[in-house]
Amino acid sequence: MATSLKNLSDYDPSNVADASNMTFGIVVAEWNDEVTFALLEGAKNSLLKHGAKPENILIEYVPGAFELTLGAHLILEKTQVDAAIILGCVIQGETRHFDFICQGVAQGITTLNINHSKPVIFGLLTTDTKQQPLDRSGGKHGNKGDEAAITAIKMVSLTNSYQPEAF
Ligand code: DLZ
Repeated sequence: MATSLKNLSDYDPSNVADASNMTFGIVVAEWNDEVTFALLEGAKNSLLKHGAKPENILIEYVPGAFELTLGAHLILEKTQVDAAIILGCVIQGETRHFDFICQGVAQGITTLNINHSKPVIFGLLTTDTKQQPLDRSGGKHGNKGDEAAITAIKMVSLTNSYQPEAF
């Protein structure tokens, strides 16, 4: 579904676990910081709203989206966080740089999920115009940071409770 058909900040709070015993690492790209810092505000506020303790939210900054994968890897390797969230914004330019960055981050984050067996949440806006990320970082389509935080809580809850039924 296109995000223009769904508000990124809309969700059913009754489906979200209490996060008071959960720990999170958030990695934020500094490129397009008007957008990424707004994503960070959304993510932090959503985690706190569901009980996460401020001291259990670790925040790290990296220069650009391409560095998000290593930033998340370092947090997962060197701390005990239950989940990592990456936040970034890549805007299509005149060259193919956009494609390489988006592809690299998507592949990198997928690999981290598997290698660390912990949720690494993909809070990367990949947009054609400068207006689209503004609409998705606290604008008319909500905030991708909220969505990433709620996804992180749900995935930590799933990871902690996962008990496959015997066949
Ligand atoms: C170089 C670059 C470009 C052109 N565009 C963006 C962007 O829209 N969003 C973003 O987060 N980063 C961009 N970067 C920087 C790269 O992600 C990376 O930091 C550099 O290529 C250095 O590795």
